[in-house]
Amino acid sequence: MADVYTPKKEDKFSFGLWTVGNPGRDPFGDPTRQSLAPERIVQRLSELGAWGINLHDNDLVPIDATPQQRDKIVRDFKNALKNCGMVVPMATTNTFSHPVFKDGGFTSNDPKIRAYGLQKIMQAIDLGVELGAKTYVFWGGREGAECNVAKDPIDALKRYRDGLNYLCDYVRDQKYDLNFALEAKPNEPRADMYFPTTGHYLAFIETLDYPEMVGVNPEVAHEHMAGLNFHHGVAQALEAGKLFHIDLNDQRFGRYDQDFRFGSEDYKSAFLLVRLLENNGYAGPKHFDAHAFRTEDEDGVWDFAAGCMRTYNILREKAAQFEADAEIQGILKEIGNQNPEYEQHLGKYSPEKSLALKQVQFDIDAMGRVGLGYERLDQLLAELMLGVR
Ligand code: DIG
Ligand code: MN
Ligand code: MN
Repeated sequence: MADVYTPKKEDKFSFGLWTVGNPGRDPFGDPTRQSLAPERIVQRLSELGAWGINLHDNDLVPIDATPQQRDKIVRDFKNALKNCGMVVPMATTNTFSHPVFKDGGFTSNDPKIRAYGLQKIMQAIDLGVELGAKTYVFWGGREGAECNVAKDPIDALKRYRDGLNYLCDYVRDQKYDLNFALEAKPNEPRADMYFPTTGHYLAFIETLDYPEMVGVNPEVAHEHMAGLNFHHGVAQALEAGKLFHIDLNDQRFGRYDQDFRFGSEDYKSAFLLVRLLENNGYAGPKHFDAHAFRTEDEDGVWDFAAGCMRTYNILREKAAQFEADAEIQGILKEIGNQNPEYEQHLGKYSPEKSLALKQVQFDIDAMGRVGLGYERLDQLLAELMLGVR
């Protein structure tokens, strides 16, 4: 039954083929579900209100497909997309499943493997562009270490930079309309992964040949695995103009990568993220890089997908309610209007300002005694989230 939370194409919700196609395998158990054909995934997600489908190259085209097989698979997939009104906003490469990448692609000690990795990524970029992707994600699933003396971390990041610079030049040479989004994760499957957080990537991007082509794809679960406040990291990426894509899901702190349904674990963090994205006009894809519990059958998979989108839309309405709540906004106005006469001492430095500021007398004990009223504000947020405001 449709209501105000029912997802629409203009919400720009997307899923990877590998998310709703996850067969329920885990390190300790076999698949609990049949594999789903890409065409079925496209059709069911479209029926649920999703807008886009993302993919790794081998989610669609088997790594050993012949060129003829590849072309037929792509042709059939394009027809399904067209018939269901779905787009491919993002593509990426699987450089983590095949054993050849067991010690990484970009950062492998073996130049032969690094060369194969570049070849595979160029072919996958060609596929993504052919399907209409505008963003290309790099998740370095195997770029890390267990034996930390086997690879110099400085060599590793230089190889990563060389690989990205090479591929930026490839995209420019091909005149593709494509940008890159780097996705961080602190560990798993490697004991430690290079570039463990979004912050590491934001610093790294500035060292590339074409930093303007490269942004980040933060994932909730991955920053939570690192014990970080996700919406703070997203805020820094937004402020830097580098939030090119986002992977939405949920995750308990201090756990393996759970990739739970969006908003299923930590409503408050999910609310803070949705409020940040909506208040800052984020217009990119909202990608759910998550999967259903292993306990689920195919019906449960579609419950999972519908839940991701519905929860986002419910939280978007909660955020609008927060902005419209007179008591809450009154408190925020007071917080933002403290001692306005001191603003003159802040902002851009000048010799005159510094001389004047050095003369100001501060009663820091009186200043330290001021109560800030955040308990009341946080309780109002809790009551709004709990549905009693
Ligand atoms: C896992 O979080 C990673 C891979 O699934 C993929 O490369 C990327 C795309 O969102 N997320
Ligand atoms: Mn994940
Ligand atoms: Mn992801």
